[in-house]
Amino acid sequence: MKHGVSLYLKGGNLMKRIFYVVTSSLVTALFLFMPSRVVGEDIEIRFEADIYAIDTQILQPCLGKDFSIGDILKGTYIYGTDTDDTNPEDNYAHYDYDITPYGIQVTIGAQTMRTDPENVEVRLGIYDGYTGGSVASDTYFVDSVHNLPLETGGNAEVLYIYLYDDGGNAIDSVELPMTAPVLSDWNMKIFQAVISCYPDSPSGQVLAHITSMERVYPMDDLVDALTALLEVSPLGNKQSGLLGKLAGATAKFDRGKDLQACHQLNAFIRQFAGLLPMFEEPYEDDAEDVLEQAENIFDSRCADEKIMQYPMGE
Ligand SMILES: [Ca+2]
Ligand SMILES: [Ca+2]
Repeated sequence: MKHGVSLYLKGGNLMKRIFYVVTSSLVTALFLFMPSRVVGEDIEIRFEADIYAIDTQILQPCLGKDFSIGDILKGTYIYGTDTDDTNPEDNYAHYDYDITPYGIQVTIGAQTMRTDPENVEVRLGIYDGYTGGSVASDTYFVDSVHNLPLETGGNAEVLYIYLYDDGGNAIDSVELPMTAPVLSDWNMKIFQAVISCYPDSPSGQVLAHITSMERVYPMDDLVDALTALLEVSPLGNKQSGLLGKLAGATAKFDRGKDLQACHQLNAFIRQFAGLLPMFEEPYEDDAEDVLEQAENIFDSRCADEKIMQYPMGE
């Protein structure tokens, strides 16, 4: 039984994902029905990676001369939690996405590549070892195989994020995580792009070691909106603590302490709702927008927490 690195390999005209997986008959045909989630949430993960290999000759015409080994590439990917596992084995999960905004976006050299919103084929896969075998390795991957054309007319044939832990200690569940993978738990973390610069031209690849992954929260947008509002319409000493509460809630969400984060967000909403009458024209609308953003985040992230909710409007 083998379970090794699985990068995309070039073969003829077809890209094939090669998994060195031999499945034990003991674990086939075992269906596990995951508890369905009541509230779906879109999770955006930001990542950075150090380029360690490039097919330079093939890719310079579209990626430009200004990239080389050691450069950083940056990207994000988005998945939704309201998605069923389509893989019947209980320790493997495939979460498949066919609509926008789900997918991968990454900037490499002169090009930004992204999932084609009209033709989404994105998979997030999570493998938590084997139940019946001797190999306990864990795997987490995200790939996108239909991406928008490059400015040169070529194509990012595959965008692929691949984490692997041969010890099998990185994860102990195939449920969709609410947070970014913890990179130090994985002993292999690779980003791969397979790109052809022109229609029907040969494809080359970019390989990079992923160096950071973190969840991007709508909280960041909320903080930005409040900061902008307070710059133009200051509340004097009444604004003390507003940004602090949001910063505190953001940090707690980042650490997965959702209950504390929700309490803090709730406190912000109460305080800000009380201050709303102080925002006069032309800042009323922006202030109401800040409140609405905060309430939306609360509704989407705190529905399961046992919290006395902020007072709703009339
Ligand atoms: Ca499964
Ligand atoms: Ca495991």
